[in-house]
Amino acid sequence: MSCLIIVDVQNDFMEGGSLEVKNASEILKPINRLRDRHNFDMVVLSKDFHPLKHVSFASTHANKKPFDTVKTKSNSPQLLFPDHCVQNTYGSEFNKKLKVLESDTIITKGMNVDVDSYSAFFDNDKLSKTPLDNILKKNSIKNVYVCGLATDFCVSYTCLDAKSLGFNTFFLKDASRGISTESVEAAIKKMKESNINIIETEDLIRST
Ligand code: VGL
Ligand code: ZN
Repeated sequence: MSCLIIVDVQNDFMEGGSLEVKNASEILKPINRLRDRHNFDMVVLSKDFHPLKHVSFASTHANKKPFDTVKTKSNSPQLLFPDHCVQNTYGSEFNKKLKVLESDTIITKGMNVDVDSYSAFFDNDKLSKTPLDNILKKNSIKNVYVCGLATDFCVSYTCLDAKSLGFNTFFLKDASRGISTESVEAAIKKMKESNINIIETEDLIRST
């Protein structure tokens, strides 16, 4: 059984959004085409969904700007971002050009004001778990295909956790974009070292 995980394709990460990812909209066509051309047993969409004053917002901390770091309450380093994906704002909504079906499973994350959550499986301190692992295991999912935004944060963290939880994990490179070139390269290196398969949507469509 296979699952497509579409990570954080939300307005704030699209061009013009508060935490925009360069060329983010280029992933919409390959993702929608993949959904049309390949039959996944399940499709999951993750949603970054922060309360106001979230620990990852530079605006929450005095004299800090985006991409500075702070220490969280649990003493872990936290990279800061512009306010983004605030619950129930336009920026938190899925981009309207993304194909979303009634049958898709939506996983929200980042709701704890004190802890960030890049991965769709765990928060960054690995203290709390989303329902995703249980849902996938209950559905006998063995292969997970991960795409979306941003490669250097939520996409690669989701891939690494999927692999460590025992799933056969594939990163869909052409259906993902990242925030910075250097950290995208580092994330891809780490995924390769962790035996995550790096593929293109076309590889999957061709094999169907
Ligand atoms: C993300 C930074 C902060 C992401 C979310 O979706 O990759 N990155 N929050
Ligand atoms: Zn976030």
